[in-house]
Amino acid sequence: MPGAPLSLEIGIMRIAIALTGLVAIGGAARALDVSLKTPEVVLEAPPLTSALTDTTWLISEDFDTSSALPGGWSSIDYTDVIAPTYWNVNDLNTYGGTGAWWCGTEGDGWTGYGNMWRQQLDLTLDLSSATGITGLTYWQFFDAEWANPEPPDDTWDGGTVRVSTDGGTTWSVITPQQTYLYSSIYAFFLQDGTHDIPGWSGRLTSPDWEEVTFNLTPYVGGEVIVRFDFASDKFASPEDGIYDPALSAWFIDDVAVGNTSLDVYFEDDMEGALKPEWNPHAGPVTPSGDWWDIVDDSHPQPDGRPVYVSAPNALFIGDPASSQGDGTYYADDHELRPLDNGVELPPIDLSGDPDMETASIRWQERAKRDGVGGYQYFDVSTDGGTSWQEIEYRLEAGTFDWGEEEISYSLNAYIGMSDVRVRLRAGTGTGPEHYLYWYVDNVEVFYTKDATGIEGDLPAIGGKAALHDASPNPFNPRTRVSFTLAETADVSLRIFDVSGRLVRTLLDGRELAGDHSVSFDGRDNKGAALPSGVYTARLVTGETVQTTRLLMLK
Ligand SMILES: [Ca+2]
Ligand SMILES: [Ca+2]
Ligand SMILES: [Ca+2]
Repeated sequence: MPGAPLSLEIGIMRIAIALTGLVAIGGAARALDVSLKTPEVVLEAPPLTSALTDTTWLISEDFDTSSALPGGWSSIDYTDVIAPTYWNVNDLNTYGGTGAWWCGTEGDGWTGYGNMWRQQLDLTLDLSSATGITGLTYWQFFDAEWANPEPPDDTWDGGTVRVSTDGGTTWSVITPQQTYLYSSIYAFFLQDGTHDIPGWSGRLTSPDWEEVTFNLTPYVGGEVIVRFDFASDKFASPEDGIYDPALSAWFIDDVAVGNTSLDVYFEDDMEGALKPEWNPHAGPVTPSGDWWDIVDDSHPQPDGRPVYVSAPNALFIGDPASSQGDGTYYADDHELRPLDNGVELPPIDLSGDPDMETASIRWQERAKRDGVGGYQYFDVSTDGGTSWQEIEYRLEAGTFDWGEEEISYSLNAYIGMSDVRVRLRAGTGTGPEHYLYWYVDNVEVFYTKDATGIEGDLPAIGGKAALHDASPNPFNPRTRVSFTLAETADVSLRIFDVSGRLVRTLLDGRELAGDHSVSFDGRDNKGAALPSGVYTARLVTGETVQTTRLLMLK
């Protein structure tokens, strides 16, 4: 979809140049953006158009035609929704004899529970033949992070007991005769969005084990499921070592159900085979949701800078409702879960052209990362999205404006494959205050055909532009490539190695009439130093192609 230059806005571009005094000199001044919000802001992103005659675009997306994700694009939540089950019968800590239910595990150097746990132990009780005043009694040991979060919550991690009389469809918290120690557990609010779930937290000390009794008389005559429901938040558990590394969560032993006439309906000390009435399982994990979105400049704008390269839209992931007010996604925001969310591009067919020489993806972005837990990933799948290879993740802290980072990746390894999937993925981990935001615009997937022998194949030098010899030449590792334009033109200036492979794009966009000089630092598009050897600088303006040889000697 290259073409359609945005000619209507060229006048604005010229105003920008006049106000800043910026002339297109050097690599930094390429491709002035035409979607300026204020004249003095000059962006450096190349437009979608290119004059490179042997380049074919497979995807060229500026997100500007709709406020929804384009067709074939999808925002997908990769949050691990199938969590392990940790409730288990263990001899680690029992009320008597051997065996007790334990909501915990022995991890790498720690024993207890982890962050963002939701562990549920269900006990199905058939009370259809029960009579009279009926109760559940058991012994428990409890040890979980407690402190004072913001009201109405009064502890962080903890456990509560619920019942269901409709087979598990709906649940109600029931209160023991001994009453709960806390009135609102933050972890349940974090996971379910519900305050005022009471329960146990902290550590029982005197004695370590306590007896708990629930009145089940209201459920006599039917079936009831009793659920021991444990939840932890994102932070401070034995898993991350910030809390007691032996914080052991919840132990349950010597469970009995009976009535005041000493009829017994259920009994288990967990010393024999597991009774079928028990059902330990992980609770449902609430997905973080599909966070990638299309935004325009009504979106909160970090630092007041434009939210797109091409107007009016760009792709974005972040939380505009963040308390920071800059659109940053804060993983520690009390209403939000750790983020693991990707946008997948439409499938890419790299098998359709036998002359395909190089294949690439590039995009423009504006991003902010905390350098600790806010990650940007670029992944590729060659099995239809079943498994993904992490090509790169970027972690270093900073705020990166449009054009500050060269975002392009070679897809050469996938040439010949008919279904190549790529995704941009954002993650924030489980610790506190991890954050990022990420704007993406002008995503292009393209390939070039055989570029060897280019000098003989393409039209002779035209009159509109002149490419000059590089200086110095030979060079180590930096040189300058100069050219003169007779009129404003769409220009690309690229470096190819001796085998004809594209190694570096120096310019790709609209340049003004006059003399231009572009620095080449001997590095490829990913910033890696190139080896000594012969390179070709290739200037394309309109339909003319000119080349000049470069020799790097180290
Ligand atoms: Ca026992
Ligand atoms: Ca915690
Ligand atoms: Ca756009």
